[in-house]
Amino acid sequence: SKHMLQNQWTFWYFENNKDKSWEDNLRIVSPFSSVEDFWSIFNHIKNASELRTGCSYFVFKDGIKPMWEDIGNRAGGRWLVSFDKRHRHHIDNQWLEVLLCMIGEAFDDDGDDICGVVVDIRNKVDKISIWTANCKNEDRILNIGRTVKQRLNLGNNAMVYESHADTSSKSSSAAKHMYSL
Ligand code: M7G
Repeated sequence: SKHMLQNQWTFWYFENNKDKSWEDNLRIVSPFSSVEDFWSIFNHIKNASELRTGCSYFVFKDGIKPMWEDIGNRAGGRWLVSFDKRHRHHIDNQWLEVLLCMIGEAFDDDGDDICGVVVDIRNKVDKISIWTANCKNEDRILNIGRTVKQRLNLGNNAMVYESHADTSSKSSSAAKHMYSL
């Protein structure tokens, strides 16, 4: 029998096709709810570092669409970890570590606020982010951030938290950092 995860998740893929709207570029790879199904998806698809520039993977809790507008994300925000292109070779390990943290429920009760995780392959700076449900839940956000920081073995000032309201209304570099670790 399979080893069931505590939550059910969906793996999504985003391909940057300029002829389509952002939302239409978002596609479901597969839902999963067991350890075995997670590995069969993960081992079947390309590593994040092999994706073309502009592509992303999203893994979100069942019922939450990986976009700011979803009711589950609207009041929330993200922990953002940036990787300079020179460090692209780190991103596959770090992405897997974040995924295992999340589906393995490393955040305990604070995990109730977890919406999903994202990896973005971009021109200069790749990004891993952890989306949480409510940008005002400071204690939960900080606990989640500390766990991620420790599991990814990040140095000081490595992570910033910004609300989706802010990210979506400003150019990314101008978003206000509500918290940092
Ligand atoms: P990005 O891919 O998150 O980061 O956002 P990047 O700037 O490093 O590429 C790029 C653009 O995609 C945004 O400016 C939006 O136009 C669009 N976009 C990204 N997200 C996460 C959303 C979303 O959740 N909803 C909508 N409507 N557009 C989004």
